[in-house]
Amino acid sequence: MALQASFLPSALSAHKEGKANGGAKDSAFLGVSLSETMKSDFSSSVLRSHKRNNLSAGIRAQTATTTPGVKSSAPDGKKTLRKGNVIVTGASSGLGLATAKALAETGRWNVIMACRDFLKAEKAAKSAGMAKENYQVMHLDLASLDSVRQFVRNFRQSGLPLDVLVCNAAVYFPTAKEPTYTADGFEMSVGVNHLGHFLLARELLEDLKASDYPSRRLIIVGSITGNTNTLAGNIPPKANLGDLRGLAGGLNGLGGSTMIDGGEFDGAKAYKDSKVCNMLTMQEFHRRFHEETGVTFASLYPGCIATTGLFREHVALFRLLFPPFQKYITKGFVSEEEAGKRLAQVVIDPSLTKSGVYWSWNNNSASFENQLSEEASDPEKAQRLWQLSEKLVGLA
Ligand code: NDP
Ligand code: PMR
Repeated sequence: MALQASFLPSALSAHKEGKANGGAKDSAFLGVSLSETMKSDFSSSVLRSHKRNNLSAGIRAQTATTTPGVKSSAPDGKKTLRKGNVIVTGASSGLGLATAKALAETGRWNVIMACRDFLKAEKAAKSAGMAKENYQVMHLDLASLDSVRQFVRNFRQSGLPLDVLVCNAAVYFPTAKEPTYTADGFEMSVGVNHLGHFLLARELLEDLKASDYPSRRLIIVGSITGNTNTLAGNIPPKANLGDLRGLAGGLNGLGGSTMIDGGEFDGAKAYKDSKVCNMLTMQEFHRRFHEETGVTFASLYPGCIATTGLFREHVALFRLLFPPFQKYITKGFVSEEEAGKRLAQVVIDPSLTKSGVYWSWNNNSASFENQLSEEASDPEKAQRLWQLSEKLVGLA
């Protein structure tokens, strides 16, 4: 196993800012030295404005080279790209909120914040300073397949085209002794993080296909901790879907297991397994639909956003120590704001249109195509996962 092969300079391919990894001597998983980290913190405001310019340059480039999605309503007859419509699930906090904010701030995107708690999302958008004309909140509870179907109907009733879908929401129950269940009786972590999103993405693919926007994208947030080719992915309990026997049994604990691999319930493992499902699903979408539809399918690891609500169920000591541990020891820490900009890049950057890619960023915040673990890139597993998931969500 190559420990954190993903962070080795040799595994990098530069997409921005010339050389993807300025520090050729970066250790395999610790990234950069403390001084480099401080330098990159110091220069982050410069990077930010640089990236903003990139984003608008991207939009200009799209306008100049494509005809679909453009309107010629300007008085001088010049064609302009219409505002894009992007659905972000779980946009009421953490990465989802930061992404929604970054997209709204471009003034070129209408963000549909798909959230389980309507009021929380409205308040979050307001306190993030998002302008009313750049977002709307729509109710979506991924822990209920009925809610997913209702969300799709509501969205269609809005009459908006769909240009990008971001499957971001997630739950994590590291200390749970017993499983909890979705409305349909699936273990909660896989039910919300994978199955709810699987149904949502399958349904909304039709809408993405119908969009006339130049670059249509379906993004599913993955994670390093689901990838066992990394140090982080080797912290027990490790992700492992096994032969998917638990999933085949419905994950409901009635006569079968609540874990995908058929084992005993383990909340931390269930989360990591769900992230493997997310990354496999993105690749299966790519294999099945990219050529036919032209939609870009992508996943990503935005960095360790150690301050988000994801860790709300963890013990207090973990919540206290995890951010400094990631900041000063692993150097994997990234702020919510920076992570939001990274995900926003995957939504709009014209240099990130390649389909089937799992994106990551080095310590200079340059994106690169990362390598998935053997399991998270296994095409046979992806196909079996697809078929079983279809059955569980009522698509087959
Ligand atoms: P947060 O807990 O801050 O955000 C999760 C979001 O998902 C919240 O908005 C939450 O809503 C929402 N959500 C939870 N359950 C449901 C549901 N049933 N229906 C609809 N929405 C729901 O965590 P993060 O921002 O950290 O996580 C966002 C993504 O980033 C996840 O996919 C996670 O796996 C991924 N990620 C996070 C990393 C990190 O270090 N934090 C690292 C790598 C990946 P509510 O506000 O109502 O609770
Ligand atoms: Mg991990 C390069 C080293 C690295 C990185 C990038 C992460 C990311 N972690 C690393 C290393 C370690 N972690 C080490 C050496 C340890 C043992 C002390 C460690 C422990 C640890 C715990 C207990 N880490 C964790 C936990 C969690 O509960 C988090 C988790 O697994 O959530 C599923 C977590 C994480 N470490 C990360 C990231 C990104 C997470 C959380 C979120 C996620 O994957 O979505």
